[in-house]
Amino acid sequence: MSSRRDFFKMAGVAGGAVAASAVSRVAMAALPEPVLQTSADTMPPLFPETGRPYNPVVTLNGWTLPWRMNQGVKEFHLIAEPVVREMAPGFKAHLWGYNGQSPGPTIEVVEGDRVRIYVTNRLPEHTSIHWHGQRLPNGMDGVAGLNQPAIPAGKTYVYEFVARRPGTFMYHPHADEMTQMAMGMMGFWVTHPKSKHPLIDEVNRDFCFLLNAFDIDPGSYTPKTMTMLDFNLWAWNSRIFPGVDSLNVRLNDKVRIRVGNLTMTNHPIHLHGHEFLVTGTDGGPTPKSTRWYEVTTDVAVGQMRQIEFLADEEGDWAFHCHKSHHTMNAMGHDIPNLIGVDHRGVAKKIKGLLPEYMVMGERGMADMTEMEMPIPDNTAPMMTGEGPFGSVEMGGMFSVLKVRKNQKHGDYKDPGWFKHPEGTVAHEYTGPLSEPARFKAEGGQSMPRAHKPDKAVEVRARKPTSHRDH
Ligand SMILES: [Cu+2]
Repeated sequence: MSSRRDFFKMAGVAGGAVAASAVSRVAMAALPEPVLQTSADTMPPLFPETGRPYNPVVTLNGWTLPWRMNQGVKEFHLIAEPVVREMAPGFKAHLWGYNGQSPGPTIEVVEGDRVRIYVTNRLPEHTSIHWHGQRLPNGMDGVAGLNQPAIPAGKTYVYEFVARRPGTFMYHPHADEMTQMAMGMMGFWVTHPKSKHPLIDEVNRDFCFLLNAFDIDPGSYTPKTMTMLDFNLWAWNSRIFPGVDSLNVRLNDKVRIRVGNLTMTNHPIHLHGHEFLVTGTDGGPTPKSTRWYEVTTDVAVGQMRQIEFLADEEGDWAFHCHKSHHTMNAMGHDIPNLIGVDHRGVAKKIKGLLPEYMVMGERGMADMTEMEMPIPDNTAPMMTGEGPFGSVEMGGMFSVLKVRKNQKHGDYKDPGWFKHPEGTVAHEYTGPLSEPARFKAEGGQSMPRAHKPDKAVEVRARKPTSHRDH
């Protein structure tokens, strides 16, 4: 749909940013001009103008790296560098990435392509790139110290190999890996099949994104890189909800979504309203006999999964990681559970001393989205996202699949909220209510307790009344 020139215009791409102090201009002229991205928006697909044709992917809050054909070789130029990534509106992080963003640009090639990738290191320390999942000569595999010397700060290295098998891949450093991945260095790679493939269906929309995680204290900008498990920002392509763009498709589109996991835990990725097949893994397309319909697929650490489905239900469908902590933004984990605790008396006393004091969590955590709590600058709210019916109360790894009858072919723009047909939205019941009949027995009697407690345990729960008591 859009020409390459349109792409550059829409992408806000600052072309020709060749300003390496350590790399001379003359030397750089022999390299493909590095293309930098200044926006965190989802860019339209980059249709190939040179090389073999293919149906491009759309990277969620990302973009595809343009290339240059040089005597039959597809040449790319990656710049490893510090970047400022807007992770959500109002929240920017100081990360490391490639070509202006974290994650780096998606690289798209075709099975059988000869690929040459220049990697210029503008980080303060050495790096390397491992082409996760690829068949390639051992010396191109990118493990610093094992397959190659690390790329020193200020130097440019060249990788060259043939994209031998079609599928879904990733790239990331294999030098000071813990630090560099915790800082956001990673990217997606798609190798398209060169011709009709018996196990790779043609689809109308093909999305991809990486799962990544950061530990950034509220009010600060730079991730803590030593964290192993207790990350506080669970991201899709270094974006957290409500910063994650929606996936906008036309009714009855065949949709493929490719996901790669470069966090340190697994993520059960769950789609509402549709059933999907897992059509590909790290090893390539799955045999048809191994595919079954499901609505959640677990993506383990270091794995890739591609799911496919027919988008045949109109509406705004939630699409998220099913670990509920992963759909929250930065919060303290040491908050006690106060659900049902009556602390009105205490609160009143404290309010006398601190007029702005609010009790958190007495009725669940939902109040916390409504409270106008002061939060530090440069901090995303813990759970938020204004939907058509109020707060979605989500953060982190959450997005929306928008299926629309009138979404045009090739149009990825957000169509706005779904207009539900009359009478199809859950609504309040206002008729008479009868008291619930409760089961009278005292629990299982097949094995009576030997010693009964002297006093029956009393549980008092505060239940909501028709009026909110604040
Ligand atoms: Cu998760």
